[in-house]
Amino acid sequence: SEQRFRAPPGSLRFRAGRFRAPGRGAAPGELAVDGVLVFLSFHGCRFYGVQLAFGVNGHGPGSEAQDRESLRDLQEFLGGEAPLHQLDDLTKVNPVTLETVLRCLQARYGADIFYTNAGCTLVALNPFKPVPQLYSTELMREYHTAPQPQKLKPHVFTVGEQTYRNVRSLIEPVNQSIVVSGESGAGKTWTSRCLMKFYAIVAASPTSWESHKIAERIEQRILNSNPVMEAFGNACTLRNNNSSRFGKFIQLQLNRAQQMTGAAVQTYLLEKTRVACQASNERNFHIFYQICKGASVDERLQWHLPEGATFSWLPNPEKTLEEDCFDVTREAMLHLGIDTPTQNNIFKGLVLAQALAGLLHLGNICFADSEDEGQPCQLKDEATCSIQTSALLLQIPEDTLLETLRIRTIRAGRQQQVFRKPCSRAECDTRRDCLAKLVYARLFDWLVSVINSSICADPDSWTTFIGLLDVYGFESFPDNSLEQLCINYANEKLQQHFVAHYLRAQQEEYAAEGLEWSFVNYQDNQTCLDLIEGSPISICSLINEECRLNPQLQTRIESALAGSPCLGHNRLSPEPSFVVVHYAGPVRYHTAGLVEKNKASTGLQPGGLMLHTQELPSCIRSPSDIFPESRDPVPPELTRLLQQSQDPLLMVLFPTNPEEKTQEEPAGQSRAPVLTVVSKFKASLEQLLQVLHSTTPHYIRCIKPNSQGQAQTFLQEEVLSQLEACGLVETIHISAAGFPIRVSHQNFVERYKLLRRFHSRTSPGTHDPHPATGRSEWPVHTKEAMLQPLVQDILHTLPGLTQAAATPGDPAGATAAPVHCGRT
Ligand code: AOV
Ligand code: MG
Repeated sequence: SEQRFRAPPGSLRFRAGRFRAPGRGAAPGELAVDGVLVFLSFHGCRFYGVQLAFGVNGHGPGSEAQDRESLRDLQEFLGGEAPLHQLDDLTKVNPVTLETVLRCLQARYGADIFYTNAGCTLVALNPFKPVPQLYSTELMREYHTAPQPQKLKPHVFTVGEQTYRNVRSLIEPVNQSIVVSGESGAGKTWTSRCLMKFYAIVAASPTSWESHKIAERIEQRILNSNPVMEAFGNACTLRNNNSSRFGKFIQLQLNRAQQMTGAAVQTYLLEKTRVACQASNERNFHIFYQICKGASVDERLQWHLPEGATFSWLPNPEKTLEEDCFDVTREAMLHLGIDTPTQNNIFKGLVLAQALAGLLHLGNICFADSEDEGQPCQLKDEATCSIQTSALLLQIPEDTLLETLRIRTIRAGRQQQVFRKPCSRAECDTRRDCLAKLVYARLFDWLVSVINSSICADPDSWTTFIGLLDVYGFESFPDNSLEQLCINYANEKLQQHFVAHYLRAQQEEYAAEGLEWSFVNYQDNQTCLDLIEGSPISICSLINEECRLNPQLQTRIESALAGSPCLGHNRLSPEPSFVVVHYAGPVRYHTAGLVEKNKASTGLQPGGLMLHTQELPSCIRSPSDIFPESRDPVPPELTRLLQQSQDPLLMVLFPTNPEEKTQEEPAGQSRAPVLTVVSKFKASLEQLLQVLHSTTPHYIRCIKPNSQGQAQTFLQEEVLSQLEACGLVETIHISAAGFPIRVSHQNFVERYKLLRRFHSRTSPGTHDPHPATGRSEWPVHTKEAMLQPLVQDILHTLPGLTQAAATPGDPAGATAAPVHCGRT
């Protein structure tokens, strides 16, 4: 009968007579409620609620007029049409189209409702204004203590609580993960911070709310890692004043008593180029502004940061952001509980700020073209002071700094003779930038490792974890390069994980259970992933190859990968480029600079290495683990220069390593293959996906209602493109048509056996044979599991049923006939 009641959009195949409340009995031709079945099949998102399946007391359905009348009764009975903004779940709009989904989200946004379910995912709209009541501790408590949190308003706390309960399951504890996605500025970092605060409260004291202060130290440390990492890894961009320039996976570790004992952070792809190069109207990492704005008079003197000083690597300092507060970072660093005196000293902020000020002065060093060929470039007049200050602050010899920036050392020939070659002005600039990036990237990795050592629990002290992933969203600019390729590649991988997990698995399961089901066509992005990372030939492999050979990348990609449907055509572009048709849309990547950036020394780099499977030690401290890039083709003179520093921080970041000392840059093409950015990134993504695959994933899709960051502004077109990009509508289609609630047979019987009592009153006796099968077992289809959130409503609205269910001594309920409901 399920099939008969599922009406196609636009029609109302609802054949029924007059509706009567149950328990009162029904005359021939009238309806009595006989069992309960739920379906939503009305046209236009007008109707919302429960429909009841009818047995017509032995008679066929009534006339059309009767049908209409009964429908009116039913609607009235159920409270009529629900306003659009009251639809908590996008699977309830009908028909499910981009347009209806959009209208529903807009109505909710207008009513200040920012969270909406979309079947198995949660959609979070960015309010772009403070909504303190939405994140209060009281509300966290409400979601945590609710018998059924999913019945409360959709919220990120529902997801938090659900994962927390799943992990608690005593029968089979399963690690959980929450993947937060969305475009830049959509609210991913906010959402993951909010979840961390939630766990810091609920996971600290599963039994008593009063006791959560006891465990404050570890939770506080974990929360303190946020402002520190954001100070060093976030920056103001065109899209977001507090844009994360790295990806982050944080693993919150729980013991058997469900208390958080620690955490581990893995970072991905810090955009270190930003230290030395900022797009117009963007800024450097927050920390630089913090030290310039937050220094005391004494500190200013010490760090050579006089009031009003200008730095070329510090654009737009006049822009005031709340993220500019150095005290917050300093406070958080101190509370991270660093143990060694060196770390402590560094974390007081003084040593750290001094090195960062040294980098700012380094950025002011400018070279002029050399007058004599073969001679090193000259320093521009005003740069003499900068090089002095920079060397002083970084505590390296000034003349060595100058020489390293201007002269390249090459080892060649059989005897490995050392040659010294003056660099061109452009090369000098590149070396200066490279030096800054090298320092900053190591500093960031070191910070992550120190944070990890501060928050990481003893591997024996935890049994399960909840992972939070806050990555970059899909990006497409007029000019895209390796950064975007990596970011979009990561998004393709995550989308595939999502598709595999929810869409494919769900549909395959229906097929396996023999449910009648028409497959929803979802976009499988395997073809696109093959193009990017497949073997033997893919964009990644070609870029890697180009690192060693050097012909035209574009031509090679076009000829070697011509067969891929995801490689777009690109005749009009004046510059060498190629187009990849991503699941979220086509993106044109410029090939200029791409191969260079891939050589790790100049481009981006994956962040610090922390391992996240339980078999592996969760805290690793040796420098080679912390600095996995130490074999990168950074000009070795730069590393050697920094190894000479007397600065306590740089001494930690660049420990003297006898192996590195003997390395010289080899001449010609004889350079050994190195691990490129792309290969490293690919490996770290694979590791991440392995972790995700080992967990039960949950998805939160953040949506940005407008790109200006304004409150109360919902721009349909902008939201639409985001809905399309994350395949939300397909997700909703499948969830709407499918069976979103799954209950095990055992639990189902336990929970609903009371319906058998009711059933026995208005239908054939419990042990009567089923009319279709002739057997005494009555099938309970999976779909009926959807009842769970509705039964309470029914009991509440139908006094007759409540009475029937509550009748004591009814043997039918206790001896419910065995029911069959498949695997789920
Ligand atoms: P993102 O992480 O998704 O961008 P953020 O989490 O940094 O975006 O959010 C951007 C800004 O939106 C925040 O700084 C807040 O001002 C505001 N915001 C987001 N969510 C909320 C909320 N629930 N309530 C109030 N304000 C909010 V990026 O890291 O750029 O991809 O790379
Ligand atoms: Mg972010």
